[in-house]
Amino acid sequence: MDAIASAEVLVTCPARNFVTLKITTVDGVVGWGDATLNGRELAVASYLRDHIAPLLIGRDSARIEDMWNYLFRGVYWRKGPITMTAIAAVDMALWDIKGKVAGLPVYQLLGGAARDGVLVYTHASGTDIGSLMDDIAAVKERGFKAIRAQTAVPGVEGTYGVKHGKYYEPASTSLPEEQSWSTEAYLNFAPTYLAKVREQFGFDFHLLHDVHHRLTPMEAARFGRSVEDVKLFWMEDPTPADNQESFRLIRSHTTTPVAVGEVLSSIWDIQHLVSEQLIDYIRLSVTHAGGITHMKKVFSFAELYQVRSGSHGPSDISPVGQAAAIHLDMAIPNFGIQEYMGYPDLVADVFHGGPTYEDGYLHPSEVPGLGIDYDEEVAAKFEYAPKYLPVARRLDGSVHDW
Ligand code: GCO
Ligand code: MG
Repeated sequence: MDAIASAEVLVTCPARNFVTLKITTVDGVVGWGDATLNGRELAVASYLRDHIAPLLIGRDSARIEDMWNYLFRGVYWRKGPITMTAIAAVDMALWDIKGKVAGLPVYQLLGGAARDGVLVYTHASGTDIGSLMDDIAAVKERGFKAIRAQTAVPGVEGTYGVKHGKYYEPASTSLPEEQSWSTEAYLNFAPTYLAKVREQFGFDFHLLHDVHHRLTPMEAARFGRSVEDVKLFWMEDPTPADNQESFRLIRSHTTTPVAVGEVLSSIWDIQHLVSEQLIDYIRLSVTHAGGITHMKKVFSFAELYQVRSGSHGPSDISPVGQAAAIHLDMAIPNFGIQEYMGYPDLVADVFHGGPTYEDGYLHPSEVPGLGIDYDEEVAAKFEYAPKYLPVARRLDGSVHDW
């Protein structure tokens, strides 16, 4: 057996924070895992460093399923994003090690390629309709076959999803920025700009939109109905999914496909959404939902109900987590689409390798393991900086879901 010799937690901030777990075996094999939870990074770092790392030493690095159960069932306190992100990091690092030992990229260990490439969507946004159109044209130019469109709502400063510069980065201030929100203004405006996108660019690409948990179930039903002619690939997170049952109401009023899951972290969080076919795409991420081992089960469960994958892949999941997602996307039968935002330039100085983009698709690295190398020396130059996600308030000053 090749036992785990050390487990180190590394925090770096090349323009944004990333938490990475490095597991080294007695034989000297190194595995990397992503443990980045935007705005709560140090909570996961501490969970790993203080509570998990001491348990790993001496355990067999090859026993991935056993390790998952040991960390999930063996702590008594289960689930939740902090725990599931920490478990995910260990899980990814062990798959990385297994791939390196086997001399195979991880997707080969998961059953091999079920497709030739991973269809991705990227983001286009604008501070107004004109700049959204320019951005969509630029994104199409880069070959993307699927585009998420978001535009600032007039009178709603800080609308979710609007880039300032090359990338959208909502966690940018050292204390949470407070942004205003008006559901009425959004519901009046969003369907009109989505219709204009179709008028200008036609229907030969997938158009997506992220509602970002902002509506009640009935408002979401109304929104879904009002964009039916636009033929969205999906409306994402139309309402918070804490009450899974509430999606039945949305479902009964609209044929616009629904995607949910980026803030959820376990198979139990999506059990009814999936088994009652209340959604079409499941968006948990490998990084926040227990790693490859757990996500493989989530997708197999979803397959029974014709629910497809649409994994969360923003720039606040590190390239290690993204690589893990792409390996899984390659191997599952019910793949739908993968989010791919890209990263600020500095990130490539720390994380080397990974999937390659070509003409609307990502292709996993063929290097054994996950295919990412972490440059510890460069990473150490970028110190952790507190960065919080914003908080939304309605026009009357009350807090709204961001
Ligand atoms: C998405 C997401 C992100 C989140 C971010 C929070 O669909 O990509 O909604 O943009 O807001 O991951 O940390
Ligand atoms: Mg989203």
